[in-house]
Amino acid sequence: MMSHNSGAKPYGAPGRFLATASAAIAAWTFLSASAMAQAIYAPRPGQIGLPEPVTPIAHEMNFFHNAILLPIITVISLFVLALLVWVVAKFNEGANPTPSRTTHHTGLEVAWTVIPVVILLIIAIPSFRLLNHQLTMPNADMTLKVTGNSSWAWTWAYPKDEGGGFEFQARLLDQDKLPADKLRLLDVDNEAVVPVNKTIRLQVTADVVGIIHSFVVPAFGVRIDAVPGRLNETWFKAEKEGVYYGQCSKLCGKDHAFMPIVMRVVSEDAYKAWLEKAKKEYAAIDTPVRVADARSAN
Ligand SMILES: [Cu+2]
Repeated sequence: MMSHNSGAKPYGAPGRFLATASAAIAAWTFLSASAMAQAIYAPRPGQIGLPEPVTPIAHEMNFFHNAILLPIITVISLFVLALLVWVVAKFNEGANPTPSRTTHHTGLEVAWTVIPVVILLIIAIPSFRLLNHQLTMPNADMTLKVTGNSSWAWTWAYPKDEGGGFEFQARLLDQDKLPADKLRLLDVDNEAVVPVNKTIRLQVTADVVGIIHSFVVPAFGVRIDAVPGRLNETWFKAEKEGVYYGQCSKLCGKDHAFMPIVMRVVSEDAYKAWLEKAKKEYAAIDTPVRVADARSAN
């Protein structure tokens, strides 16, 4: 996976600490150590391909990419390469001193029009099916609202009628005082917690100041814009417990690179316990939000 020590850099201090070991072992050791509580599904140095999928949509995306797009593009690339090699070898000035003056070949022209169309059709069918699955809301077990805000943080809101009734901001940790078990530029102060194997309706928007963000969690196959004044909706159903990372993927301003997304998927019991704790913890934050809402309604 990795063959150089700089590969461990994104993990900060632990990477430096283990610099004498091979970087692959260093990163693995670190990931395992921090995974004692729960598995960490973060980008890794030297990673190739899509992240491990953990939702039905992400599975479908991986299938579409790995089983359809990748073979097609590989065959096309090899075919074009073979044509180029053939042309260079067979039709150079030395090998072919008197070139043919043929300018049309009906059969060939029909073929190079029809074959690409057929290839596009083969791609279009699973592509539209995937898009349809992404945008068709199943019956959700719970709703989560996330707002990309103009101070380059995400605000998570848990609806009251589903046991929540609070909201909180998730901010990037202070990178100068980053704890050893935290990921550089990825870990936040307040993680969003969701239950495993539950269909979650995700409503995404941005605050009224007017900055467009994009909410992306690759392992969930979730990518949706956060637009002021518009409530976008998508869904996910995480099949595996763990901590999943994403980032804002719209060039939104000066701190675009510093507004990661962290979602912790836990068992239903652990989620209920967290909900009780969070209700008390974020109550203080909840109150001024209500006051602000009431004032803006006047
Ligand atoms: Cu952003």
